[in-house]
Amino acid sequence: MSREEIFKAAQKAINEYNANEAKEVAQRGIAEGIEPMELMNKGFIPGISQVGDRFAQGECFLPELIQSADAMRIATEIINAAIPAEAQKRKGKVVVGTVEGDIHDIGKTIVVSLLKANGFEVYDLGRDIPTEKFIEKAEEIGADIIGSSALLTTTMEGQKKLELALKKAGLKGKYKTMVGGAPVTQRWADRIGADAYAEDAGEAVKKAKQLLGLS
Ligand code: B12
Repeated sequence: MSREEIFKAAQKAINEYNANEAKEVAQRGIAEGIEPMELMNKGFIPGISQVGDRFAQGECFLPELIQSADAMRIATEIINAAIPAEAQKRKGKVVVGTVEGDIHDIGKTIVVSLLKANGFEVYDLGRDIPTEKFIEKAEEIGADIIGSSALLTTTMEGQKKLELALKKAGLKGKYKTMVGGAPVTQRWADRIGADAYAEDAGEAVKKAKQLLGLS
């Protein structure tokens, strides 16, 4: 199979809600030497985006969405495990979670893995995380950055709530904030006063380094 065929097969597995196939393609892609993030970005992510589009058009429904998310989770686990860790001194501590009311965590988990692979110490809070939890954890571990993910237009408010809560507690500035998730934009980040926005996991690593003056 050529690289292009593997990317196509990854998209197909997610589009057909096929977890076994997704697992096989992920393993095969890695075994054939495709860079893990390239396999993710050119294969699996376009696949789940296509399913999302079909869901939006009413061409598939929640049960299918759940199955393809499961296939995506399995592929993500394999890919994340294959990301080579940079043998370096710890770069900084990052607390990451998906905001309250939002259970989407595939993208957030990819961001966590890539940050870890690039030498950050990451505390993954999980999903559906109330504002206070982000702050509590950041205080507890002495974080440098708080990253929040939101996939629903309605839950993006959680990112704004976090900024307001930090300000209110006099902690804005103590922690840098970074926001992401499909509906999130630089404009939104500017509007709520977040310190950085990143479109994908690779960009998240770059921005995290910039926030800490490491690049
Ligand atoms: C998979 C999925 C699900 C799965 C989630 C499983 C899981 N464990 O995550 C399930 C089936 C559970 C689900 C449920 C729902 N979903 Co849904 N879902 C999706 C789908 C198809 C893909 C999301 C995804 O994983 N993308 C792949 C990842 C890799 O991309 P990503 O998340 O954007 O992450 C990247 C970047 O954004 C960035 N990033 C992400 N997080 C962070 C954080 C930081 C700090 C940084 C810097 C960067 C960053 O880096 C990531 C890697 O590149 C999207 C469609 C879409 N196009 O987004 C709909 C979508 C988000 N869902 C949608 C909806 C409506 C729902 C439901 C309300 C459906 C329902 N009727 O119940 C529920 C909501 C439940 C809830 N309360 O959260 C809508 C949202 C519409 C809107 N405008 O708000 C979408 C857009 C589908 C659509 N087109 O209608 N969903």
